[in-house]
Amino acid sequence: MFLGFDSSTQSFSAIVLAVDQNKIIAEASVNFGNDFPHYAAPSGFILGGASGEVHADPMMWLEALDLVLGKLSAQIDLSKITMLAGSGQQHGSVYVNETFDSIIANLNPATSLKTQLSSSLTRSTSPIWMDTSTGVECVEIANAIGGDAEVCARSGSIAIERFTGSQIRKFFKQAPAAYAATDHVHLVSSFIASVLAGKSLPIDFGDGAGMNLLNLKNLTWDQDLMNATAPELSDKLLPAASCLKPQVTISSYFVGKYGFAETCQVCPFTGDNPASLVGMGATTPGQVVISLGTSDTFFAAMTEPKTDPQGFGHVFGNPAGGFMSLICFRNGSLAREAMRDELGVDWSAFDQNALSASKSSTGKNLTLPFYGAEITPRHDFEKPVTEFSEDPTDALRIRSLLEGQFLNMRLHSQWMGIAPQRILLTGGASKNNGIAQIVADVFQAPVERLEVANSAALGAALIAATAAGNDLVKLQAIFCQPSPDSRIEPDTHLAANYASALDQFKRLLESQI
Ligand code: XUL
Repeated sequence: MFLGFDSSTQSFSAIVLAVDQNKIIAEASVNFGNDFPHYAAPSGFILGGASGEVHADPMMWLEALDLVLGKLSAQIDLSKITMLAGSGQQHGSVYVNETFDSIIANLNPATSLKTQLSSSLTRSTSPIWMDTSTGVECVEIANAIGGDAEVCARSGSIAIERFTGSQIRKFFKQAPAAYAATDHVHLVSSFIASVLAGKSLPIDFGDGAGMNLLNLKNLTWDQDLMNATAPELSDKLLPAASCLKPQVTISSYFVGKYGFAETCQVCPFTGDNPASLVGMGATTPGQVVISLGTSDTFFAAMTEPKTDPQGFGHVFGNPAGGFMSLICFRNGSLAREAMRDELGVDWSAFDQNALSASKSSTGKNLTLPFYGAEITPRHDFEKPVTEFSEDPTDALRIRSLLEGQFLNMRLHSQWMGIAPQRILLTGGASKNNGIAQIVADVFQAPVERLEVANSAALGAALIAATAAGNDLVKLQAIFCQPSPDSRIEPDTHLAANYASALDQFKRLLESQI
């Protein structure tokens, strides 16, 4: 059996595959807002950060790891798991002191991870991908390297606020003593993997590419980028490695507490988007995935690291080899939830409304779908900007918000030069038919959804199974099938409407930024 974890923005989940039975035999998850009210982080992050700061408490992720394993061990015998892997929300960083390695090597199963590890941080909270507070540091890094084009040529992305490099630099500038006391800078992914392994594990190439520190030509940390970021950074980063290379057996804490076998191996964890590429069965070029999560992402496998001339898109590592392109939109579920709450409807009514609004005026009602700062395009919006040609009913407002989200995605993915023949849709909101229909209509391509909604945790479990010697392509043919009734065809009568809507959307956007 193979176990995959996903530590995402709003929840922590796990999937166990029984490969000999071709099925998922256990699943468990924790929703930070609902299950852990004591962190006062209803969406998984700390509210009220100044100047675009968005942080989360790493102890919350460890408490979730304990709780999810408690739930899984009540369902199945965890001693049957031979290999585990995982994924984490990308870019977020965890700063640990010199006690971390000895604490994780000697964890006591009689008490919790959180109790034992809370003293091992040099920075009590972790900046996460939603943070937009490091604009100054991005300029400093780019200037030191010779401009954004050079940063992008080396690392696959221009210097980006949410990427780990600028966050590390800001920490070094604001708290130099705490930075100096930092033994390792981990990503969310490598932090959790290390706790499971009882030893600090490397950062995976796929996730490491989201740091503005990994040189994509040789997949090692780039000395110039490290120098531009913070002093002695090379001492604080473990070497980058592939998530398919198991590192060590699981720590005795998990053997004693949850019944894992001592021989169970741990792979380096990757990022949620690379894991999702695996879980969607999209690791070979030719397919596009849209993931509707806290952030919405648009991604595809690619052979060569092609970069976005406008600087919004990124190149990450593909766990199966090669690369993936990715564009991230910050106003994903958070914007859909904000409108749902504003109108006082539930998800089912939201979806019905999206379907019922008249399509006849498509392109004449526009919404820039941003309830707060956006990263694609980069701008501090405060609320959606609308241009309605008729009375905006609730149904029309919902439809227009969703159209705005996918027009923005279509506009900013043009650089990839992909005309999708099929879109694979995943993430919490993907099961809603109204939303899926609008994706199909805006992109004029059929949409399919897989049986398993949590593609990142599934992808992680598939990575574990592959690392143990199974064939990924064969596994994907079994576990990554579209669910039979999930295909939604585009309404081809709307092709011209959406082509002109795209121009109108671009005009409205340019008038605002
Ligand atoms: C990708 C990104 C987000 C996070 C959280 O660049 O910032 O998708 O990985 O899901």
